[in-house]
Amino acid sequence: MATKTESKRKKGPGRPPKSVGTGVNDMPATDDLVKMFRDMLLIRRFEEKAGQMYGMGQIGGFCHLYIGQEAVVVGLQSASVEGDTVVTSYRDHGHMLACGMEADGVMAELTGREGGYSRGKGGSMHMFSREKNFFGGHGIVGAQVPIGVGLAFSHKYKGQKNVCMTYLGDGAVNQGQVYESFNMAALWDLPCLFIIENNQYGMGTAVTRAAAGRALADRGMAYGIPGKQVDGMDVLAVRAAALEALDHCRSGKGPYILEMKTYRYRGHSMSDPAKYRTREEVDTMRKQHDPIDQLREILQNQNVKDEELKAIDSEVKAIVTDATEFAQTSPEPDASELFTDILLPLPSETTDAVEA
Ligand SMILES: Cc1ncc(C[n+]2csc(CCOP(=O)(O)OP(=O)(O)O)c2C)c(N)n1
Ligand SMILES: [Mg+2]
Repeated sequence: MATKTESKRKKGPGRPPKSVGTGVNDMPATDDLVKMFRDMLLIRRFEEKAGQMYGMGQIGGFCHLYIGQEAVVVGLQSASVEGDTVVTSYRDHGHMLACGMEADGVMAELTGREGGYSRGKGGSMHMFSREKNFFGGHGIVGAQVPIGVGLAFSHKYKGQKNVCMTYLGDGAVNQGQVYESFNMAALWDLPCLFIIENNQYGMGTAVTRAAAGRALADRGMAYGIPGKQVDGMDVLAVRAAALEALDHCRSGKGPYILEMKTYRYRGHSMSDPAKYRTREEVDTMRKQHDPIDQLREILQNQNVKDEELKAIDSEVKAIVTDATEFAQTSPEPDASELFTDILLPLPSETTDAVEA
């Protein structure tokens, strides 16, 4: 079983583990590196804007930003193939953009407008795209994990060579439904890649205070599920580990667990005073481990010109500006939308009385 464990659980977030699989032979082509840089930057700029819009009262409800964690989903997506599916929690804007969903539709959903992916009725935590194989967006911690196993079952049942990438947080890993899912996925050799985004905190609780035992990557040991801990701030390490894990799942060997050691720079949600960690801790991660800065340096070492990198930033900023304008000008959903996409038929549509 390919397990890499922390010998002793440290207090606080500590340093991410040494990168795996970033040797010269694993270095992707420069074009692929540029794409990963662009994809991470798009998420960063989108989230920065979403934070501003929330502050201005243009976004209501819950809003959980992904800033700092961009390397995880971008590295995973760069290793995926057409038809692979994705399901995650409520910290989901980055996953949607990495799956190829339009910034316009995501931003308009945040502002509750008709042009949003759920026609303004879902908000930040509830967006889906069948076309891009993105299955949400789930507000209940851990609820997406059994859904991911169901998607993996569907891939296997239909004879597709695809994998469901099922994301969960460090705060979700102590739930019973996660282990029921692990058991079923292992029992039936389902192509399910579980990605634990260990950003060190579940709301205001440090993982060291909430999770007993060994590394989270080892949580599938009882079911024979291999696991690996990865520096989730290093997009190349993520990509290398993802290629290996996806290959395992795709070739019929069953599920796999990747624990991504990552960090969120902003609060849990927009209303988090962040009293549970120091400013120095956040600053150290930003200055020494930022995923975008790290890849920028690699690109500069490969002689990609600063002008090209700046042009990418301008391009993604323009996408975000357009998305913001769309999200501000798209109309509010019509009142009739209250009665669409609901499970129960309206009393007028059935002769049977709806019993309470
Ligand atoms: C079943 C359930 N219990 C509690 C909550 C409240 N809650 C929302 S987010 C969260 C923390 C989850 O942390 P983690 O899984 O680490 O994800 P992160 O926010 O760090 O991305 C909790 C307890 C919830 N939404 N659902
Ligand atoms: Mg967490």
